[in-house]
Amino acid sequence: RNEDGPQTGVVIKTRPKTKKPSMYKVLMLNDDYTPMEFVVHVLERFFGKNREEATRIMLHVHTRGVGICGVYTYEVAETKVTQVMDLARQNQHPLQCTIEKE
Ligand code: TYC
Repeated sequence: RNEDGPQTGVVIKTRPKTKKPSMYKVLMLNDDYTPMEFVVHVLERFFGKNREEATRIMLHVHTRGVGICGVYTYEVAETKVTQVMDLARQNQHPLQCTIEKE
C-alpha cells in the first residue's frame, strides 16, 4: 500500500455463524381411558391453548389417534412432555405424549 494509489486487496465477507435451532413437535396420543376434559385442561395449562383450540386438538387426537400440541426447541418440548406425563401419572391417567423432530 501507499498513500497515493487506490487501495487494493481482497475483501472477505463474514457471516454470523448462527444456526436456527431444530424444532420438535410435541404429539399427544389417544387412549381409551383419559377423560376428554383432562386432555383439554392439559392443552390449556401446558400449551397455552384457549378452550376452543384445546377442544379442537383433543377431538382430533380422539378421532385420528395422534395430534400436534405445539412445536418447540428440544429443551422446551422435553419439558412439556415431562409436565404432561407427570400430571397424567398423578391423576392415574394413561395419557401419553411424545416428541418428534420436525
Ligand atoms: N379417547 C379418550 C376418551 O374417549 C379421550 C382422549 C382424547 C384421550 C385425547 C387421550 O390424547 C387423548 N375418553
